[in-house]
Amino acid sequence: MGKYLAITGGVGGAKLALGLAKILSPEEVLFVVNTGDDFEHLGLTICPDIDTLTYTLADLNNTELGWGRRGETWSCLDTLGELGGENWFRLGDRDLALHLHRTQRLKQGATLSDATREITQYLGIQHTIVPMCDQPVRTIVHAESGPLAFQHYFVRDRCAPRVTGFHFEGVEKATLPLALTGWLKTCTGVLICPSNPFVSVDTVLAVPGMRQALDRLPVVAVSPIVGGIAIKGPTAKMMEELKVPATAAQVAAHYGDLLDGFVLDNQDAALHNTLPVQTVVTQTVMQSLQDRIDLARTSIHFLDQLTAR
Ligand code: FO1
Repeated sequence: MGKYLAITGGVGGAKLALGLAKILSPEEVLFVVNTGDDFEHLGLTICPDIDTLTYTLADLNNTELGWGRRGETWSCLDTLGELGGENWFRLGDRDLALHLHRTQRLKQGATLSDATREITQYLGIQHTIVPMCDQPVRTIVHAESGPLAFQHYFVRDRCAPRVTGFHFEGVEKATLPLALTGWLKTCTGVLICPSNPFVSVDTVLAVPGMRQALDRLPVVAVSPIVGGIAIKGPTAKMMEELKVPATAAQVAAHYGDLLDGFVLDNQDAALHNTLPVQTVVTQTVMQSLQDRIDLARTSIHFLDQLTAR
């Protein structure tokens, strides 16, 4: 039996994570999630990527918005707006309950790993979701107009500012959670989900000890860029602003030595056998549940082949 680590960020990553959870047992896959998008808002600790994955695996996710809960109501946010409060970050009534509960558990001394484990178990999720660390790490987006906290860049300013770079505030003091270091001891392969390389995956890789742990394991990444377009979010726009080509090949180059294999979409089939790592070509655009399962199967099969080498 293989034992895999899946590295994931928000919406795009959670789609593949769902496919992985459908074909692998909780003993076979562990999900480590970016927490650089987390922030303190209205006195609450918000962890968007952990919550996107949690709602997805619990089958509670809002597929129209891509984030938050299905069947959401917005009474609290609307009332907040009427009072002149901050309502640019849309927190639904049901979602708010999760943030209230997590914030209280953190104030009581629980770690983010503890709070995540408790919440996922209450929601009936069998698989383990681990934050990349228990210490606060906050992604700062450097824009031509100046530095911006990640959610200010992403949600408030709708990714409009032109980016020049990124900084993960607090990451030097972060440590890998025990559940993750324990898993890494017997892990046989790593899958990087099709998340943003700069602000979802690099954040996880920046936690001290992570890169070294991955260096001795086969690592496969699924391209988040298909035919020069980001399937979800601002990845392609960021690449253009950083003055690198918005191509799948450039994403593979960005991960560099870390990668042993790269999963390309059919639309990028021309890149097959042109990259410095082994590639497999398949459909990576996930619309249906079956698409998620098929991509999970192909990626894990590819990883197993590399492991056997
Ligand atoms: N994304 C938005 O574009 N607008 C929102 O108002 C918004 C609210 C929100 C609330 C809770 C949550 O868990 C996620 C939320 N997101 C929202 C998504 C999130 O900010 C981003 O998708 C991720 O940070 C990027 O991975």
